[in-house]
Amino acid sequence: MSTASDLTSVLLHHLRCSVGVEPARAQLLDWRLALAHTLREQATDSWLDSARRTREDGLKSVNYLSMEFLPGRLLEDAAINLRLRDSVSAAFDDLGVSFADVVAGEPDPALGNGGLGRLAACYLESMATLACPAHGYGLRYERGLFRQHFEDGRQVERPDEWLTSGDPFSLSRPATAYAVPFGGEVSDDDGGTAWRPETRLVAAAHDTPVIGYGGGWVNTLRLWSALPAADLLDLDRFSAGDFFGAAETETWARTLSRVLYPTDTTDLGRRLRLSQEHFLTSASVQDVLHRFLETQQDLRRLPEHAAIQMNDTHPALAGPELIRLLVDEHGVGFDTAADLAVQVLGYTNHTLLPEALEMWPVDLMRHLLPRHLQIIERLDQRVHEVHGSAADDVHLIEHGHVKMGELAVVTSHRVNGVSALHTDLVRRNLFPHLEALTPGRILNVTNGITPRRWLALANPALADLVTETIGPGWETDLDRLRELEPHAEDPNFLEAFGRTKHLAKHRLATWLDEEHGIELPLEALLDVQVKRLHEYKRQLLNILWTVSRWQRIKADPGADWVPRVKIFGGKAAPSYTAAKDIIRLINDVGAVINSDPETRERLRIIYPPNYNVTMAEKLIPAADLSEQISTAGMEASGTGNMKFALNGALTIGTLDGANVEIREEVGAENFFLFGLTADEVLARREQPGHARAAIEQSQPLQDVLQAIAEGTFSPEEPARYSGLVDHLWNSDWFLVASDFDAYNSSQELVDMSYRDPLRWQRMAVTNVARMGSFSSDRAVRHYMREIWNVPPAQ
Ligand code: NBG
Repeated sequence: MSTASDLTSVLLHHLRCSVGVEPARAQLLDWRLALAHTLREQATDSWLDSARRTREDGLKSVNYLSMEFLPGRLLEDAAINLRLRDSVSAAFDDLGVSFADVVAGEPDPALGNGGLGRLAACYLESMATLACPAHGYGLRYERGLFRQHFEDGRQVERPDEWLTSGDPFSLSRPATAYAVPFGGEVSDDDGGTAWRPETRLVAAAHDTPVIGYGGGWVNTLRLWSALPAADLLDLDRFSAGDFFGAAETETWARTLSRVLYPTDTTDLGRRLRLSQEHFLTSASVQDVLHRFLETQQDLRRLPEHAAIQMNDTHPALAGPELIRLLVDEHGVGFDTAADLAVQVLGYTNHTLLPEALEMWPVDLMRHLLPRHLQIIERLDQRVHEVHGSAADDVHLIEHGHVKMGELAVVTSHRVNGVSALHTDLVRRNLFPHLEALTPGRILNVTNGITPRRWLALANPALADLVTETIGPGWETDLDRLRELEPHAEDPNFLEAFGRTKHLAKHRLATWLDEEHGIELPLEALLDVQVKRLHEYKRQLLNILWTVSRWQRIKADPGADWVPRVKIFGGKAAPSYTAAKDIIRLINDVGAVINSDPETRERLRIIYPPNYNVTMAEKLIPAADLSEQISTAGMEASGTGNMKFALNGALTIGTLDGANVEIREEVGAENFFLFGLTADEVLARREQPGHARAAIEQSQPLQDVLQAIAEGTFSPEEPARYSGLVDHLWNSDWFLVASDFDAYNSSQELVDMSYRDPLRWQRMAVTNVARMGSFSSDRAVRHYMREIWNVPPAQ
């Protein structure tokens, strides 16, 4: 292992030779580039060895296809996993440079929208840690998710330029490129089916090392960028002076990996999106076959060597694409190819929201991917041939649309949901007919999070206390946190635990001040809701309650109110107006409440813009209370809920997603539960006038809605929120009104518990101690055993 002085010389070497700068003139950016080269170099032997062992020993490997990855900043994480953080930091001390400042400038690649992309990153890290041979496959969007700003409280979106200083930790691989065909026509003749595509784009690989904890195994995240094939510039048009027209196709090609779709569990029906999905899938599946054929000949043995996991339906063309390549390019018979696809593929469902279940118009599919459409029609036929009348209700194509969920299920040997409740709903409500055809195909793998990033990196003070108390090793065996439990009775330990929370709050306060000029009161209860803005996640319930608390403090200023800071964070899809209204309301309410001298010391609202992984790493360790308050039955799992509990925040939440299992683990007495259950939600929606009835029964809620409707928070435009308020009275699909009083009672219980600091800390420690099973290592082991059939390599 490298020592600090070795690292000092490696850093200096890379500063000169890879960055081309002398130490005396080096800026922080130069040092960061040198650090990236240094860390990648430290990982190189393992990276090459892991690939060689996989190849030479014929190990089965996992190919994780995902349109989104949210890895967070890479360098500190790499240093931690190489077990070099302290040495690197000492090396920088020697050089008179601050390691913290160097890594603080690193961009946070926003190549995803939310939980789905972050989960993919946690899983890749766990696969490497468990020495599970794997490739992550995604797109290298030039612009990630937009940067969020607020103007007059409104969200405005600006482009995210994460590549301006390069991508120094990754390697471009010009030798690894595939042609991806689009459009054109298919014809059937005696020799089989021929697809004559209209155009081909080139997918070029960029590889980022994914370093397992300890550095012994390193996998690859391979991101594709789209390049035009060489003949795409129309030289005739160019010579005729039509410079822009000549470059049309070329521009289209580049657009393909230019931007990430900024919607998260919302509807989209765009040609570009389908092209992106095909581009990712085709390049990745071609690469999987290419790697297989480097060492093997018999394609019937593909399932012994490769598993392909589809992260949601976005890569659901993997089945048809694999079949196409096997049949059209390798001469395999259709039925054999289809059987092979099923053995290789697995599909994870991440949402039940109908608007997020992808369906592509048949006409669009025929236009872009005529051969795939043909294969899908054939697969549909095959289901009916095999299952006869039992499959009467199964349709891959219906009402002129290809249903990607159904397609993903019939081309997979395993389909999984992401929490126990969610999986149950997938079986019962989403794919009941398919479950009946092949019972047992659908299974549950509850999500997990990596303790390396979400404890070791994000919360060094707590991580140190854990190590001091139970010794090292929890990083790769999170169940060991159970050993903390006896210490929950020890006042000295509780005090030390309280100090770690305080330190995290301090760190957050400094960051909020420096980055956003926001003051954080350190003694208040820190109550945090950070996630995408969506009506089902009910940030609205949270802000309405906050208004109610404000009104009650004003009505009874002498009472003993527990001071609270309400932190919000999250972006709304640019086209999602209802969510954007909620953002504006939170900011408007914040402006009024934060400047009210009567309540300022007891209630504050903070909404820093541009929530991302980096901000999560600051906020989560500092939180006392974690808001997980979605309408029951709507949040597939949640993973923020796990990160908060692991960092000693208590949860206020509904029986939704993984909340259910978190509560079972930490104990009902250590969790603030409220609200309707998933079944009750369905029943309540059937009651006409349920919203009106709920509001009429709740004086506090009426007071809140009245204040908003009167323009208390938008005096310059009193009617700004009249639509929002009307909607609550008359429709309220997400049952904000129905759950308001229960939420309020639960919040009062929160205050009561917080008034007794020892009690609170005992509850918090118990939460930490019982979070072992939410490690992504547990989840990935489960996938390896039950879905991928891959034993660990070490
Ligand atoms: C999201 C769910 C979350 C879940 C993550 C990861 C999509 C489509 N789904 O509840 O909303 O935690 O996936 O599984 O982004």
